[in-house]
Amino acid sequence: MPALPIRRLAFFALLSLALLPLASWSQSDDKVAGEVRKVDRDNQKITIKHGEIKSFDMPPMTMVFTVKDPVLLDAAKPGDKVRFGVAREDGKFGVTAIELAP
Ligand SMILES: [Cu+2]
Repeated sequence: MPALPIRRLAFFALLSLALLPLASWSQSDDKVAGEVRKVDRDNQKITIKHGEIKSFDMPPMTMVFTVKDPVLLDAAKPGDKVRFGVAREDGKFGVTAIELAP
């Protein structure tokens, strides 16, 4: 099945490209634990009930994050426990990476 590795390569290539513009963002050092509440593909947003984000002095809460690359929305669905990276730009918070919690 040669199609799978190629698709994976394409995925990571897209991911890398998507993260390039985020280099200028203020990035949280730690991966944040959370649970996905809602995935809004049309608006490239994801609602996550998250734990404390120490880097941004943010207590646990449920909030909406912008997602720079919609491919990140394929990594999780409502109800999934996840760990994710957060960046801040102009007071808005964006998800830079997301993975299912082990
Ligand atoms: Cu929050």
